[in-house]
Amino acid sequence: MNRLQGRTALITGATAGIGQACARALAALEVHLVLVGRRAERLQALATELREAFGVDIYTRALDVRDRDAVMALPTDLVSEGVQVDLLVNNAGKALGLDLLHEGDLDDWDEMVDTNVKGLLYFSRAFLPGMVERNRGHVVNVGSTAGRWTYPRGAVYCGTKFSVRGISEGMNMDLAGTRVRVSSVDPGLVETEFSEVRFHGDKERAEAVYQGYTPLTANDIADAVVYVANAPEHVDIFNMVILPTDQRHSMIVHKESG
Ligand code: NDP
Ligand code: 8X3
Repeated sequence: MNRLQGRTALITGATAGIGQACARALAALEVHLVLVGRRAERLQALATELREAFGVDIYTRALDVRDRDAVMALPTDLVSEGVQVDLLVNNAGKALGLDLLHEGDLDDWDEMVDTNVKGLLYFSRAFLPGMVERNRGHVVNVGSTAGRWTYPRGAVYCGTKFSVRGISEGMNMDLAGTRVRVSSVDPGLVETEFSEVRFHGDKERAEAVYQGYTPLTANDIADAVVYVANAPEHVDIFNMVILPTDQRHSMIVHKESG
């Protein structure tokens, strides 16, 4: 049953990977979309594709989730176009580097914390008041198994995802008594542009992350986001952890080569 038809979803990080797959999956259910990311051309191309394929309304906003003023201005900007957001998918995020903590790059740290934690907070602060006022809405935060298990050289990225986990929990508690739901979808290894970003454009090193086993795809995670968002209104799937069958822990991945 499609309970999402005609609703409006805002997806951060819609220019690639999981966010892009969520956009395609939701548009296929006739959900209108607000697509957010920094790469304007990709947003435009996706908007054209989805309008033509599914006839849904698509709004694009090329912005950086770290830009607090731009994020906070977004609800009013969208309302002026007659758009109210029913579903917020806080997906934009990244890992940068795979370093020992005492050798970490401070710029990488700032960007991870500002994007993964503060960006998610800004969007939540911007769009939750409208949801609370309407007593309807859903926030889906894309966390990670990195928010459950830290791994060596990943302390800062994992720390941001532990934060997302804590924020999801607190957000859910603070919305008690409203009909606004909060869910977090926490994937393990998903083959996207994630590792290429992590390794600052080193494609060979990025590809190696996904070799020797079958990683998740962005579509697998989009399916989970749709499942969570499409649950009946009295059902809140608070947390969904999804791993490749070949992965049983951040550090336990069964690879053909051993
Ligand atoms: P991708 O690199 O493929 O996509 C990341 C998206 O985030 C892009 O659309 C990018 O758009 C956007 N983004 C990054 N920085 C910003 C910014 N400052 N402002 C706006 N948008 C931004 O990675 P994934 O799809 O894999 O990652 C999506 C989420 O899933 C992240 O939160 C990640 O931590 C999480 N995750 C990923 C896993 C994986 O193994 N791939 C596993 C578990 C969780 P643009 O560059 O155009 O701004
Ligand atoms: C992404 C999964 O294990 O590469 O969050 O950190 S992992």
